[in-house]
Amino acid sequence: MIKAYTLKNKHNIEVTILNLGGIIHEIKTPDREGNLDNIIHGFKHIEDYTKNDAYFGAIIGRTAGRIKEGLYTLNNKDYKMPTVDRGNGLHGGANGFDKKMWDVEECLNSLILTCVSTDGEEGFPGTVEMTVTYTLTDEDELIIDYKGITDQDTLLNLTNHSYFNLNPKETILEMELMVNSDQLIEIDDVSIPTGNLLDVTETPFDFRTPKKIGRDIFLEHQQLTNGGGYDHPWLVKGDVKLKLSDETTGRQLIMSSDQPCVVLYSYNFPLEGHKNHQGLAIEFQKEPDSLNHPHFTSCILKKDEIYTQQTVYKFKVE
Ligand code: FUC
Repeated sequence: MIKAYTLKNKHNIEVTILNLGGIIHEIKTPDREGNLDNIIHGFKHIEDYTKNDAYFGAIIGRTAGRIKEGLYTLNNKDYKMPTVDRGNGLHGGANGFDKKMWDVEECLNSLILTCVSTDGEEGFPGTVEMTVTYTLTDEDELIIDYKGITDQDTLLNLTNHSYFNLNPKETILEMELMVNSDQLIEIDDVSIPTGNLLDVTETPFDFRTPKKIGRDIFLEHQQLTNGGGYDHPWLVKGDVKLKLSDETTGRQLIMSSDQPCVVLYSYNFPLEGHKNHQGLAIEFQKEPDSLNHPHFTSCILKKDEIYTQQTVYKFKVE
């Protein structure tokens, strides 16, 4: 049975998480006038997440993003994961971590989610034990900590797939975005990384100085054509790696992460009944398809090593 768990802090910020996929169903934060709104784009009813083709709010694993043809070689052995996106592997296969029922433990201001992924699941070796902890602080931060161990060498590269909209009455095009990144990972026409890094200077992908998401999204650019809009990995740096703000409501989201890359998806291909650009998926992770590009950060987790990832979402209003 799908169950919802809510964390609440002293400023009335509320975060609701599901046992299914560890999905962030809602985050309610105040606007300038103190009105609470849900700033997560997803489904209204929690039962609807049983078919979640947009990966709304979910934990993504074992591997976030695309793997070309679902193929990779590890320790001289060839592996193939299910190919669910135009002949390529995406978001951990056909039944990734987003579709799992996680065990949830409530602990003060945290929710501790655990699951086991068995050896061979979705074409990945090793039995992996995962713990994902959601913590809501009185400093208005949602902290997501990921931890994983394996009994054989395997791949692990997790993210959360929440779509944010700080002014949910509108699309995301009027929100201002800052991404602390000089380099974009080029994608081909089926959204697979080519391995090339593009300098963002004087391109629609330059968000070093904050600008509205809608400013350049409809410009002529081969990369925008390939993604149908923004649907790309950026290499990120610095403490504050991303900042989203909305003038109308005064809401801000400031993000930091120990990950080298963020994939931003401007919801270019909405589900039936949804509109384009109703949310911005912000996915901190290691570079997708890294095993097929030696200059990307490795996502191999060796037996007896511990995988960790931390991403912090700070909510502000000005
Ligand atoms: C994102 C994208 C995809 C996809 C999906 C729902 O992360 O990179 O293109 O369609 O999630």
